[in-house]
Amino acid sequence: MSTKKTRIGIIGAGPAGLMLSHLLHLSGIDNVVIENRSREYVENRIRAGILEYEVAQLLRETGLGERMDTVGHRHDGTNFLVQGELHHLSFQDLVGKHVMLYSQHEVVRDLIAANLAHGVEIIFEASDVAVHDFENGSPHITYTTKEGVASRLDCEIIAGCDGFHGICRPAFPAGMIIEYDRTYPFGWLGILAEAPPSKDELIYANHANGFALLSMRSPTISRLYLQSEPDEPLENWPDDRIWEELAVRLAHDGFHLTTGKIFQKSVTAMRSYVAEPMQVGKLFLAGDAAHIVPPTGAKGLNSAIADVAILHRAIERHIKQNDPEALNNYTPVCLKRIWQIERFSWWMTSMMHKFDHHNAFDAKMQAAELNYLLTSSAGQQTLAENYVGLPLH
Ligand code: FAS
Ligand code: PHB
Repeated sequence: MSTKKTRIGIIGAGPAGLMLSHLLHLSGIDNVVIENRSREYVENRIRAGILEYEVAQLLRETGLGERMDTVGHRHDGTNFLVQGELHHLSFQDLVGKHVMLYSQHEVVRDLIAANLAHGVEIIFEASDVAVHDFENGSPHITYTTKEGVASRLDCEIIAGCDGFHGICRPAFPAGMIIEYDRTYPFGWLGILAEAPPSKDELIYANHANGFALLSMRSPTISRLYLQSEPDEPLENWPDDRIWEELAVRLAHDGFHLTTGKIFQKSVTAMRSYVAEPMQVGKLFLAGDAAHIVPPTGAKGLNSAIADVAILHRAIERHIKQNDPEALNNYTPVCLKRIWQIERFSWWMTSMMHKFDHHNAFDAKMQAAELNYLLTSSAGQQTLAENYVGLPLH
C-alpha cells in the first residue's frame, strides 16, 4: 500500500472539487484531488452553461477570469416567452449585475490547468475509492491508481465533491441523513447544434406543447432544450422533428429559428433533492453530492461553487486561526442558501413547464403568475435577483 499525506483530501474533479482545491491552494493549504474518470472525460462532459454574477467574480478574483471573459459571453438580461409574448428581463437595469454564458466543461478545463500549474496533485482514473475513519480522528481515503497500485491518502479533512452518484454521501452512518426529494414528471431533451444562436440572450418558453429553452455556447454553436418524457427514447426525436417542435414552442413576432447539424443529443431527468446534514465528523459534502436542482434555474454548477466557497473559508479559519466554529456550522450556513436555490429552481420549473395533471384552471394560474411577475417591477426584481445569484457569503 503506497501512502501519501496531505491536509485536505478532495474526492471528485468536478466544479466543486476543483474550485475547492484552487481556493485552498491560494490559501497555502495542501490538498490532493482523487477522481475516478480520466482527465479527457471530465474536460469534455457537457453540462451547465450559465455562471451567476458572484461566481464569475470569484473566478476573476482568483485568477481564472481571462478565458471566461474572452471565450465566454456576458449576458445583461434574459427572455421569457409566455404563450407567444416575449418579455425581456434586464438584469443590469433591475439589479446592476450580469451573468456569464461560459460552459461548465470550460470552467473545469481552466480549473484543472490552474491546479496542475500550481503543482496541486489530481489523481485521475482512481478506482475503488473509499473513505475511512472520518468520525474518529484519522480520516483517510483508499483507492487504486490506474497503474493498479493500492493506495492510501491520510488527511485532516475529507471533502466529498463526488456528485450525486458518488461514494461520500452513502458513507454517512445509516439513518443519519434526512432526504428531501421531488422528481418531476418530465425531462429535458437537450441538443448541441452547429447553428449560430437565433437570439443574443436566452429564451425560456412556456408553451401549450411544453417548455423550451434557447441557449448557446458560441457564435456558431447553439444549445437548445425541449420538455420531454423523463425517459424519452432518442429515436423518437429525429433531427427534423426536434427543429419543427422548437420552432413551434419558440415562435413569436420577428423571430426566426436558425437550424443546423445536431451533433449531441441527450435527455436529462428533472429532480430537486437535498440531503441534511452535509457533514459528519471530518467528512464534508459539497455540490451535487448533497443537493440537486432541476436545471431550469441554471443553479446546479453555481451552488456547487457556492458550497466550496463557504467550506474553503471554514477550513481556512480552522487551520489558520484554530477556530472550528465555521466548520461546525457548515451545514446550516450552506443550507440557508441552498433552500433558496431549491425554491427558485422548483418555482422556475413549476411555472415554465406543462404538467399533464394540470386542468384549465391550473394553466390559467401559471400564466397569470408569470404575467404578473414579468410585468410588475417588483416581480421582475425578484426574478432578476434570484437569477443572477444570491451572495456567496
Ligand atoms: P459533478 O457531478 O460535476 O462532479 C463530481 C465528480 O466526482 C465527477 O467528476 C465524477 O466523475 C467524480 N466521482 C464520482 N464518483 C466518484 C468516486 N467514487 N471516486 C472519485 N471520483 C468520483 N446545471 C445547470 O445549471 N445547467 C445545466 O444545463 C445543467 N445540465 C446538467 C446536465 C446533466 C446531465 C447533469 C448531471 C447536471 C447538469 N447540471 C446543470 C447540473 C450540474 O451543473 C451540476 O450541478 C454540477 O456538475 C455539480 O458539480 P459537482 O458537485 O462538482 O458534481
Ligand atoms: C445551458 O446553457 O445549458 C443552460 C442555460 C440555462 C439553464 C439551463 C441550461 O437554465
